[in-house]
Amino acid sequence: MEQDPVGWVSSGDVSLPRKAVLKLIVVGEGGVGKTTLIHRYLTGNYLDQRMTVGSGFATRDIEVEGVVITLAIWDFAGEQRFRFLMPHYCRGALGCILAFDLTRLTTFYHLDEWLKIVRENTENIPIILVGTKADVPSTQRQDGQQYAELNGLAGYLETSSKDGINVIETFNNIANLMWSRLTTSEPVSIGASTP
Ligand SMILES: Nc1nc2c(ncn2[C@@H]2O[C@H](COP(=O)(O)OP(=O)(O)O)[C@@H](O)[C@H]2O)c(=O)[nH]1
Ligand SMILES: [Mg+2]
Repeated sequence: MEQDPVGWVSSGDVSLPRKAVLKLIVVGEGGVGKTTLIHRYLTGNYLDQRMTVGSGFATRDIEVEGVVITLAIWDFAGEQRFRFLMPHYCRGALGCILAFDLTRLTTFYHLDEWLKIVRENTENIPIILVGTKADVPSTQRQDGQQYAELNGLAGYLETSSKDGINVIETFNNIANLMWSRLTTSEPVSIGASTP
């Protein structure tokens, strides 16, 4: 399997390992920092460049409850013109990171649209909300926690790919939720009673 140092593989030549491969999708408006977040998680480095174009996916092995699973992380290009690809993109996803930009209100207002698309094309998968670019001082912070609770999401974290805040936590959390969903088939959301 051809793989660059970041771990990107093209969809044409993927040979799936025997380990469980769990598909994770990352969605949200263009420019919120999806690619940068994934890159930070995979490499530990901050990717300081212009908005990225196109979509791809990368894999990373992660240990969940003593079991090593492979996270297949799909990075969607948030541009409006590619939205018709969302059903295809969502197919088989077991978890979702829904991202908005803490510094751009419009990205928060568009969360409903992304959530609708994800829910229409997946089967009650755990979704974690992230408010990105927490390193940027901002006066008008949106209440992601409240949005997550009102919409039955599995959690909310404010992240910074620049400072590395809550990046690993985001992926660990969603991987754990995906795994427990897969092994117990219980719905997961904030406030859901857990034994
Ligand atoms: N200050 C700051 N800028 C960020 C952060 N994450 C991403 N960016 C910047 O936001 C822009 C868009 O990021 P990108 O990952 O391409 O967004 P995407 O379209 O959602 O994939 C880029 O210029 C990034 O450098 C962050 O945590 N802090
Ligand atoms: Mg991108």
